Amino acid sequence: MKTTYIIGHTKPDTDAVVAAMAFEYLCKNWKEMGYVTPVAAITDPLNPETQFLFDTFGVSAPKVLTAADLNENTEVVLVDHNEASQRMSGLDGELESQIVEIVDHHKANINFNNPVYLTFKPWGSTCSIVYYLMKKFGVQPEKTLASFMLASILSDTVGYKSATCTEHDKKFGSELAALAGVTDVDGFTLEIFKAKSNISTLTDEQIVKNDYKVFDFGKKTMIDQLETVEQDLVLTQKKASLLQAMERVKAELGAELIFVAITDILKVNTKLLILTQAEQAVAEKAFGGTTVDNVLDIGPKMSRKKEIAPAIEMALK
Ligand SMILES: [Mn+2]
Repeated sequence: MKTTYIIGHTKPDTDAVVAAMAFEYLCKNWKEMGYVTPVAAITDPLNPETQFLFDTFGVSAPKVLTAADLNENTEVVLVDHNEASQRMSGLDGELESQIVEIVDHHKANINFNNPVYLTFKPWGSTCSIVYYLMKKFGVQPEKTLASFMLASILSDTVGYKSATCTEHDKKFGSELAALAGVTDVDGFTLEIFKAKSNISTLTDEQIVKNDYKVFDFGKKTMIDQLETVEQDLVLTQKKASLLQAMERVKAELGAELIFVAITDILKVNTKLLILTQAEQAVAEKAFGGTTVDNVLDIGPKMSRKKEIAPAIEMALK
C-alpha cells in the first residue's frame, strides 16, 4: 500500500500549497482516483502570504517533505509545476519514476520513461484545475478548503487582473466564494494583497528570493517577483541594498542573469531591477524602453509565466 505524496514546487506560493491539499481532498472523496493514502506535502516552509491564510483559518501547514522521505513504498503527484528545475531537490534521476501524475498550468517540459496521468490546462491557477476535477467527479470542497482555493485563484490571477486569468478562473472563483461564504470578494482580495505586500518584515535577500524561479534559457536565468502595493518604497529606499543582495544571490545560485520584478498589484505595473549591462541588454531587447538608474519600467506586465519569462527567453534566442 503506497503513500502518495502530493507536492507543489519549491518555494511554494499559495497555489502550490493549496492545490496539493485540494487534490488530497479529491482523492479522499473520490476513491476511483486510485490513491489509497494521499498526503499533501510542501517542499519549503510557507511564505508570508500563505502563512497569513493558514493563520487566519487556524489550519496547520502540510508536512515538509524531502527526497529522503521517498522509498519503494511511496509515489508522487506533482501539482502547480512539472519541470525538473522547479521540483523538490532530489526528485530527478532514478527518483523521477516516483512521479505518477501531474496537474499543472505551466508550460510542460518533461520527458519521462514511464507513462503518467497528466492534466494540464492553460488557466490562471492550479486550484481552478483541481476544482474542475472535483466538479467532474461530484466532489464539493468543504468551507475552509473552498476559501483556500478561492484565495489561491485570486492570488495567482492577482484578483482576476493577470493576463493568465481565464473565464474558468472567474466562474470557478465565484462558485468557490459561494461555497466559502465569502460575499466581499474585493475585500478578501485586498487582505491577501496586503499579506503578500508586507515587505517591512522582509530582508533584502528575502525580497530577492521572494518568489523566484531559475530557468535554463541557454543562460542560467533567475527571475524573482515581488507583488506589492509599495513599489515606490521598494524602488527608492531599498534599491541600493537590493542590488547588492542581487549580486550575492546571483553568485550563490551560479546564475548568469538575474532579474527582480517589482510588481504593483494595484497600479498594475512592473518595474525590473537591472543589475549589470548583461541584464540591461537582455531586458531592453525583451521589453523595449530604456533603463534608468538600474530600473526598467515594463508597463502593465504582471505575469512572470505568461509575459515576463517568455519575453526574456525570446530575447536570449
Ligand atoms: Mn500556480
